[in-house]
Amino acid sequence: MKLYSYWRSTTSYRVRAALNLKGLSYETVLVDLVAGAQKDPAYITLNPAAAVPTLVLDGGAVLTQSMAILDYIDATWPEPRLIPTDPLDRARVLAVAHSVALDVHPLNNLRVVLALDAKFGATSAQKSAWMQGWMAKGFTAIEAHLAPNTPFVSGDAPNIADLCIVSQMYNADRWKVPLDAFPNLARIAANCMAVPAIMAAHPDNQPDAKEIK
Ligand SMILES: N[C@@H](CCC(=O)N[C@@H](CS)C(=O)NCC(=O)O)C(=O)O
Repeated sequence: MKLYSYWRSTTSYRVRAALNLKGLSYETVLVDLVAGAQKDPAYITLNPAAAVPTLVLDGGAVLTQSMAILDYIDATWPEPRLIPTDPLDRARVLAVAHSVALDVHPLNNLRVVLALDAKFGATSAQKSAWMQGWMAKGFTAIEAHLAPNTPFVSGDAPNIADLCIVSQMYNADRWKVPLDAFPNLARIAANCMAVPAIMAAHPDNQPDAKEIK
């Protein structure tokens, strides 16, 4: 398998973590989002949304959309489970995962930040306020869904919702979102990062990671 990925991409981080948790090996193909490599015509033929991740299976099938990729991975290699099979647990876990993937992440995407600048002349401080404001709003809703005493979203092992949380919390740290009001999110992210398979997927551990001051 080949995973088209960018180190700081939270959607790539989710998929890297899932592949690692399942013990699957894959080749990483680097897509430099800051340099605009996602808009390269050759890459667009793989992923018309000009975004990472893209997973190309050994047989050549091309998968896009991180949540669909996670679903495919979990259906194909069921252990350890990332999406619960019990309908109620599944609905609860997916609600948390989708709160990150569908409500928070799209407002914080690179193309959105670039458009704030290009279309409206936003300053660095205004861009930070945008990122911090939308993350805090989304996190407030998610925090209220989380149990105060479980190591992960649903029990003792990370699932799809935990992978969405740990990756979004990386972005929150990057944009200096105040996190005092989100102890459950902070605990879950810390517990995820103590799992070697997830830590191996962390942006800083990717081949394209850069030292940024
Ligand atoms: N809903 C898509 C979003 C993919 C996405 O937008 N990824 C970001 C990186 S986290 C990206 O490639 N952004 C490129 C850009 O905004 O130009 C998914 O979950 O795969």
